Amino acid sequence: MLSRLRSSGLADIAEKLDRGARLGLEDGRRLFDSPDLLAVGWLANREREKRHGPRTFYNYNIRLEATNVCVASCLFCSFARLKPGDTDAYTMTLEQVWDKLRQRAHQPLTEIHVVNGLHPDLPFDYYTEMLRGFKRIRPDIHLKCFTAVEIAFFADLYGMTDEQVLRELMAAGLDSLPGGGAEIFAERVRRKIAHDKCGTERYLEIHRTAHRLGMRTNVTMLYGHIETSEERVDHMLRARALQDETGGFQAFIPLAFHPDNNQMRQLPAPSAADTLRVHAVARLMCDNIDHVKAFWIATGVEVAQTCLWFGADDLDGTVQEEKIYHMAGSRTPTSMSTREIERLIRAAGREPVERDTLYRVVEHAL
Ligand code: V47
Repeated sequence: MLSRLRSSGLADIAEKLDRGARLGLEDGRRLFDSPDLLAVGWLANREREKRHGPRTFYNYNIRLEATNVCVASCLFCSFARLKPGDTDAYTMTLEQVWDKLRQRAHQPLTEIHVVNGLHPDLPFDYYTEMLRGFKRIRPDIHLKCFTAVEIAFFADLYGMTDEQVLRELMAAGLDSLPGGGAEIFAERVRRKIAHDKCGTERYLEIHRTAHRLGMRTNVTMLYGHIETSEERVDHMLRARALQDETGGFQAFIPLAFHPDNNQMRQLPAPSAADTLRVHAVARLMCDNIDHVKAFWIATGVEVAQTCLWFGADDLDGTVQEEKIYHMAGSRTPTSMSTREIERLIRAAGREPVERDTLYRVVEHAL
């Protein structure tokens, strides 16, 4: 392998990794530019196996989007509807939201993942009551709800600080934050694709505060649209810098851009090769974040399996209902059983491990 790495011009990066030295912006750019995708993958796989061996994590979760009414107009989004009266706009009542959990309360679910549009007219207690209701139905379930963008929106709408919002949601049962809303941290891109939602500094500050308050969170990166390789690496380095401070990120999650039915539909979707490379480079750059997740709904099932040899060690979960990607053209199923996830992990040559949101291994009583 050494001669392969030498001929692909990556020997010095391999050597840095060997001695535990950190990769910098220039290293990241070279990993993106290298024609030898397999060498990049080999390096990422080595780091993945150092941390996790063949183990591949997934969880038994449910995804819920309570409203798609959203005042933001992000160019990549196919899910949001601007006004309550718009065709296809929906907002569930709390009873409807809770019913989604009640219908599955007999399943050994460990997590509910909620992401919503930024609805201008709902009261704050819609969200706090939502969380309380979930805990009434299933006190043991982990609530991973509301992106940092939603937290910022609540603070502005209801006249609170970001910290007050987080504290009130935690008092109502919030356990962690998902990583959505990060998009691309570089201001050039963020201004173009997500100009009317919270900026990079605030996104990171909300995660910093959440970590200080004792919550774990994830961080995502939406790739494959107008960002450059340098901007991808910059994004990874900003996540890594916050992780050095707080240690609160559990997973870095690259999200492949889906072009159907949104304002960037003229762009092609990223290739499978690009997806493999992004996961690999994320594993190599984000050396202090334990997990790299290949969200199978975003990558496609077969590419997610291959990502397990390119740095990723997690596939997310059963999901059960998903709208954001399917409205943007994802052709995966909208849900998978734990048996199917285990089968596809084994078929990829890896070892499935069911985890809860905090990456504790879940053992089911027989
Ligand atoms: O923030 C929206 C992305 C995110 C499109 O934390 C799109 O465990 C591609 O963040 N093409 C929401 N992506 C989903 C998300 C997530 C997913 C899985 C696990 C976790 C976690 C978080 O979806 C948004 C945005 O970046 N998105 N539209 C689109 N057309």
